[in-house]
Amino acid sequence: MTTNQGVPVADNQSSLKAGLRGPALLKDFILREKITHFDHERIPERIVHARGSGAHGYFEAYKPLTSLTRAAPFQEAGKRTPVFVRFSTVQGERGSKDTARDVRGFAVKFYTDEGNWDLVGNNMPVFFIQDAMKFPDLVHAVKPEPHHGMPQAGSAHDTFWDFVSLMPESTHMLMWAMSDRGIPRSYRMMQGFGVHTYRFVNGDGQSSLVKFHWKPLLGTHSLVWEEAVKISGCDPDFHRRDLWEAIESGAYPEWELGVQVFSEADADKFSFDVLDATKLVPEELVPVTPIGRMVLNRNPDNFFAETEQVAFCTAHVVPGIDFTNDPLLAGRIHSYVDTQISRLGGPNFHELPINAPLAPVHNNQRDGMHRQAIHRGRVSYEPNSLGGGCPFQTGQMGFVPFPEPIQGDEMRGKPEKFAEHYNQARLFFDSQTAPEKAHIIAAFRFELSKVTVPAIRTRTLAMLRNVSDELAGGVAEGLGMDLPEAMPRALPRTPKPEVKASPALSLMALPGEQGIRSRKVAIVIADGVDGAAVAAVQAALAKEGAMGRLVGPRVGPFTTAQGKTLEAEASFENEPSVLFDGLVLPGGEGAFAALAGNGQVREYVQDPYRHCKTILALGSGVDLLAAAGVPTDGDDAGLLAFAKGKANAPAAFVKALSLHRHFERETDPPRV
Ligand code: HDE
Repeated sequence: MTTNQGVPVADNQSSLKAGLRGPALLKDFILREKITHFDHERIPERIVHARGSGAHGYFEAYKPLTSLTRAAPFQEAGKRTPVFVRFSTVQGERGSKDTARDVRGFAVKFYTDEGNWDLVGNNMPVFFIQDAMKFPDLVHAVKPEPHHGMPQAGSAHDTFWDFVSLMPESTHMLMWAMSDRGIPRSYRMMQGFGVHTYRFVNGDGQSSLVKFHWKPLLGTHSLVWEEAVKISGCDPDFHRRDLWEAIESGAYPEWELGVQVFSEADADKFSFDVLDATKLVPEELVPVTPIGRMVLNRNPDNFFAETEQVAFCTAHVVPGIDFTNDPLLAGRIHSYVDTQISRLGGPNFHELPINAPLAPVHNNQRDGMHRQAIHRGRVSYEPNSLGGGCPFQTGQMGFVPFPEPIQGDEMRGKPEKFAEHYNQARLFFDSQTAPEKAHIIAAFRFELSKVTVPAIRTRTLAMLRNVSDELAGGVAEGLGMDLPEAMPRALPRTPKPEVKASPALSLMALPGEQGIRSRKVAIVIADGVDGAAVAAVQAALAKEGAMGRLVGPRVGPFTTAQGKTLEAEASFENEPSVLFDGLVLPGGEGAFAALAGNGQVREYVQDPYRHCKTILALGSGVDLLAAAGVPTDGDDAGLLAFAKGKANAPAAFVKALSLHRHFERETDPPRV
C-alpha cells in the first residue's frame, strides 16, 4: 500500500498521535491525504438522469447502408462497433429507486472508426415539450418541490401537473409516461428511440431524414404499479441488479436497431411536423427497417469510472449523421457539452477512458483542468510550418455539415402544425389493449389523486377530454369528479391524421423472441417438500434459460420428502415474491401446513396472484393457495393448480410463464 505519491504506508490503522491517548498531529500527511481524497470522492450528479446503470457491448451492422449514410458503423455487413450504453431514470437523485414511474434514458455511445457518435435517446419516442426554452421549466416542475425537497423520484405532485396541464403539448408524452412503459420490467425489456428526426448523409452529400428505434429481443414488458411500489422498498436497485446479473450469467441483452427513413418531400406532406419532438412517425406510415443489432456483453469494471463519468452529448455526431432543425434538439446540442464541463470539472472530459474515442485525436486544443495528454513540441496552432503543417484539416473526408438552406426571418415562435396536440395522443390511447388502457386510466387517477389543488385536476381532465372521453371519464370517476368542458384547442381546424390505429404502439406488439430466457421464478421449499417436483421444475426452467430460485421460511438447508437436502438461497423476508416473474409451490406431504397460518407467506402467494403472474401449485401447494385466499376454481391460464400433481406441469408452467402476465385475471381494484 502506498500514498498517492507512491510512498509506502507502514500503518493503515491508526492516525499519528502525540502519545497513545494524545492529540492527533497535523503533520500526519498520510491521514490527511486519505481523508482529503475521500472528502472529494463525489462529483455533482446529473441534473436529470442522475440514476443510471451502464454496460459495454457492440453494434453489428446487417448490411452496408452506403446509399443512405457514410456513417462508419453502417459501411459493411458484419462490421462491429464497440458501444457503451447507459440506462437511467429521469426525475430521481442518484440514489433513488429504479422502479419509479418515469421515462427511462437509453443513451448509446458508439466508438466508431471516425470518432464517437452518441445516440442519446429515451424509452419513449416523443417528449413533453417542443422547444428547448421550456426544458428548465419542465425539470423544475417535475423535480422535488423546492421548499421541502419532496417527492423523490415521482411526478405525482402539484408542480408537475400544474405545469403539464398548462402545456397542452405535453399531452401525447403524458400518455406514454402514464402507460406501462413508465414502469418497465427491466432495462433489457424496453424499446429505445432517438426521439428527434435526424439526418443520414451519404458519400455524395445527399440527405434523408431518419428516426432511430431500438427493439429488445426479450420483448417489451412491464411491471404493474403496486408491484413497482413494493419493489422500490425491497430492492431499489432492481433494474441495476437485473442488468448486471443478466450479463454476468451470459444472458446478454440484445436489441435490433431499426430506422424509419423518409425524404423532406414526404415529411412536408405529413399532417404533423417532423421537427416537433412531441410527435412520432407512425410505423404504419413509414415502416421501420432493421439495420443491425446491439449486444451488451460486459459489465463495467468500475461504476464511478465508467457509468458515472460517461459523458453523452447529442453534439457528438460523426460524418454521415447530422441534425435537423428540431428546436428541442438545438438546445440539447448546446446543453450536454456544457453540463459535462461542470459535472466533470473542466473541458478535458473527453480524455477520461470511458469517453475517449478509439479513433485517434489530433488538434491544437491545449491545457485546461485535468489535462491528461502530454503534448510535445512547440506547435499548437494551425497553419504552421514548424510542425510540418500537422495536424491538418481533412476537407471532404471530414465532417461536412449538410448544407440545409436557411428559410425565413429570425423570430421566436412555432410553425402552425406544432399547435395540434391531441391527434397522436388519441392514436396512442386508441391503439392500446384493454388492460393497457385500464392501466393508463389508473396511473392518471393515482397521480392526480396526489395533486392537492382541485383546479389542476380539473384542467388536466379538460385536456384529456381532447384525447378520449373513455380516458377522461375513467379518470374523473376515479377521482369522484364531474367531467369539465374540453380545453379549447389552438387550431380552428384539426389536421386529419394519416393513421387511426397503430398496433405497434401497444407493448403487447413486441412479446419478444426469447421466451422466458433470464426470467426468475421463486420455488418455495420447506421441510417435507417434494424434492422430485422441485427438480423437475428447475430442469424445465433451466432448459429455457430461466432461473428457479429456492425460497424458504429462512435461508439454509431443508429436508425433502425424499430425505435429501435442499438449500434455500433466499427467504420470504429477504426476497419477497414481487422480485420474481413467477411462483411455484411444489407440494409435499405436510410441507406447507405450518406455513398456511403465516401472514407473510399469504402475502408471498397473494402478490403474484394480484400482479397477474404465473403460479404453479402442486399437491399441498394448492392448500397454500386456498389459505392465501387465491381462488383456484376459475378459468385462469396463469394459475396452474394440480392437487393430485401432473406429469407435464413444468412444461405447462413454462408455457404460461412465457405470456409474462395474465391480465384477464386482473380486477381493479384487485379482488384478493
Ligand atoms: Fe437530456 N439532458 N435534455 N433529453 N438526457 C441530460 O446531460 C437536456 C432530452 C437524455 O445517461 C443532461 O449529461 C435538455 C430529450 C438522456 O448520461 C443535460 C433538453 C431526451 C440523458 C440534459 C433535454 C433526453 C440526458 C443531464 C431539452 C430524449 C442521460 C446530465 C432541450 C431524446 C444521459 C447530462 C446519460 C441527460 C439536457 C431533453 C435524453 C442537463 C436541455 C428530448 C438519456 O445536459
